[in-house]
Amino acid sequence: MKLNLQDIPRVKNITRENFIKHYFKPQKPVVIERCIEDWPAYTKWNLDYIKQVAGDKTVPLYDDRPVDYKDGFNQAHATMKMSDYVDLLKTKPTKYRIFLYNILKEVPQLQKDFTFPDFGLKLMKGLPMLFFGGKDSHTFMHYDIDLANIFHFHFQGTKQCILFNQEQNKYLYKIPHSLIVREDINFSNPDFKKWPALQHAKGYTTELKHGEVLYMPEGYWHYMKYLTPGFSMSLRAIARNPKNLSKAIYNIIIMRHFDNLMRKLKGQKWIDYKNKQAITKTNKNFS
Ligand SMILES: O=C(O)CCC(=O)C(=O)O
Repeated sequence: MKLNLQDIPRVKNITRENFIKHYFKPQKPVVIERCIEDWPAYTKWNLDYIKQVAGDKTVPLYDDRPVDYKDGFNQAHATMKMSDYVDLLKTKPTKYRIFLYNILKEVPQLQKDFTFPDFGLKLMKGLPMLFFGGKDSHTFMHYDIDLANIFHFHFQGTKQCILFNQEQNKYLYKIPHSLIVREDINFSNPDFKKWPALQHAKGYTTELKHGEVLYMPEGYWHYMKYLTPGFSMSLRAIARNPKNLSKAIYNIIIMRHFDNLMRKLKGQKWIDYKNKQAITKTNKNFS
């Protein structure tokens, strides 16, 4: 048995009017295959170039270890010089990923290699973020704290993307007071005996290649698996749906601080409790 996933529609290019009408308004994902071919980044950006311009930076790394109460919200697991990290990516599979690396702040010269495309949405200029991963590394299934509209541009190699909208939450074993689902679900090959509710979830999938951009609508869950070493840049536009915007404000102002406080007060018991709740709550929807 497989997850119920439909292929994300693909277009070669799109006008802002068609993007707004067919994808933003109905909040549907799309891959735009050829919209950045005029960016210098399209020909320049690869791992060697990143090593050249950012090799001496110390970068935060994340692997797929389960959440530990001693870690703060989104706290890095290790650090490395970017040049060593690129060498590692190129020589062997590694679980280490870079997550949310602010290139505008860290390597301003990379800004010259891209422009902010006009999809009819106001993109946040201060927040282009980079993500890197080694062959077979993956993110947990998660959604972003601000429930933004995300444009995810991929460079070098291929990445598997699986998306769900927020209506699927009841099937996904979501961890309360967090932005992730159970970390022990393998979305590339889920065990439906252990996670039966997943059979009911309806989602989307695609394999993103160099130069392609994936539009992820507001609050969409995303799981990304690097089929080859590579990296991506996300540009974002604030959530427009008032419900999503208020969830974003709640997450940023209350949820993450409450979760950090409970980790401090209750330690591992808090994490274990939330992991159990994810199962209890999902099962309740089926009894
Ligand atoms: O591809 C990745 O490593 C994570 C991407 C992501 O989570 C995002 O763009 O919000």
